[in-house]
Amino acid sequence: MPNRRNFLKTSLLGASASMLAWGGRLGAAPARRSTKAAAARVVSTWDFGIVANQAAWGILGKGGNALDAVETGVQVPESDLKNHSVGKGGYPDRDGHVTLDASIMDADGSCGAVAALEHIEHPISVARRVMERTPHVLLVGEGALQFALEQGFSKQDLLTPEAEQAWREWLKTAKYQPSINSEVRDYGTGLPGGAHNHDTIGMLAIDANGRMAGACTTSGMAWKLRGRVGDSPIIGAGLYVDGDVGAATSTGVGEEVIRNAGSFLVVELMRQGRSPQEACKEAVMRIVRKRREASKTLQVGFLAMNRDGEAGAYAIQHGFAYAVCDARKQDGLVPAQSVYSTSYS
Ligand code: SD4
Repeated sequence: MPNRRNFLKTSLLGASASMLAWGGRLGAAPARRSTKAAAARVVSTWDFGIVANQAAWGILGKGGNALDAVETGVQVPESDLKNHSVGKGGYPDRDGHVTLDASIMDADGSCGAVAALEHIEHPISVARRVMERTPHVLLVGEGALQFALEQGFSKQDLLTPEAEQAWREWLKTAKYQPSINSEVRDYGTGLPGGAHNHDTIGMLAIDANGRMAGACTTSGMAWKLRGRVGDSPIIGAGLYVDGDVGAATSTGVGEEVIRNAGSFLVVELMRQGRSPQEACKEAVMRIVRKRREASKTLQVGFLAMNRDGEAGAYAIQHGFAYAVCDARKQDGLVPAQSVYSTSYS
């Protein structure tokens, strides 16, 4: 039986071993940290991130703070009725309910999230209220809605006629079976990651003071089981920010990201000295190595930015891209490298 003394001894040994592994730096600072404050910059997932970044830049470009910028930025796809994977207009679960997941995180580790929230157009703003006005991190379902209404958010129907029609079409042939990755499959309109197959928006920003923040918001997997929650509202899975190191976010099949604590992993790899792209690649490879066969037909993409403003990404499938916006260029779009160079069919 381990006694207290042995336990302490083992823990101390463990602690010194990990200190060695981390170069002896407790609470280690990132290897690539520069002394100069990084210039303001915002990055986000997919090409719909371009307009979202520009909204964020409206704040960052004037010297505003990163937290306000990411909240404002991701509100753009949340309100875009043509976007069927984020916010209002998102595809519903298999029972026809639009349920939204979102999280927000500040440089100092403050964070808030909502999961399976219905009837509220901007789940990201409810997540921010959870962070700022409650002692909690995550509110779900009816409780999240109750809180949102108490906070003055208005209740509305998020299921657009177009999304409802798509759901009814799906019902005809789907046998009510939830599909693991339908939003990155071809709806008859494109390849995974193509114009009609995007999902979550994850946004990471660094402001002129060098302060970082991140936000992530989605309507989740189309036709999901009622009550299914993905990675996006799970801190450490769909989003993670450590102001001393960097930030990461993810898109794609949330179950795979949750299983690997994906965004936390990316940030920790950056802390150990990897570049954002190297860190994203290793996080993707953890998924692929564990699930070699399954990985051929699912998509996960990670996007990261370190506190020097260097960004990088990596995905399982070809087609992932991230949008970049800074003082130099406000409509940058960078294709991400991927494990597989062709899309599955
Ligand atoms: C999720 N990553 O809920 C999000 C978005 C998505 O397939 O639907 N991906 O898993």
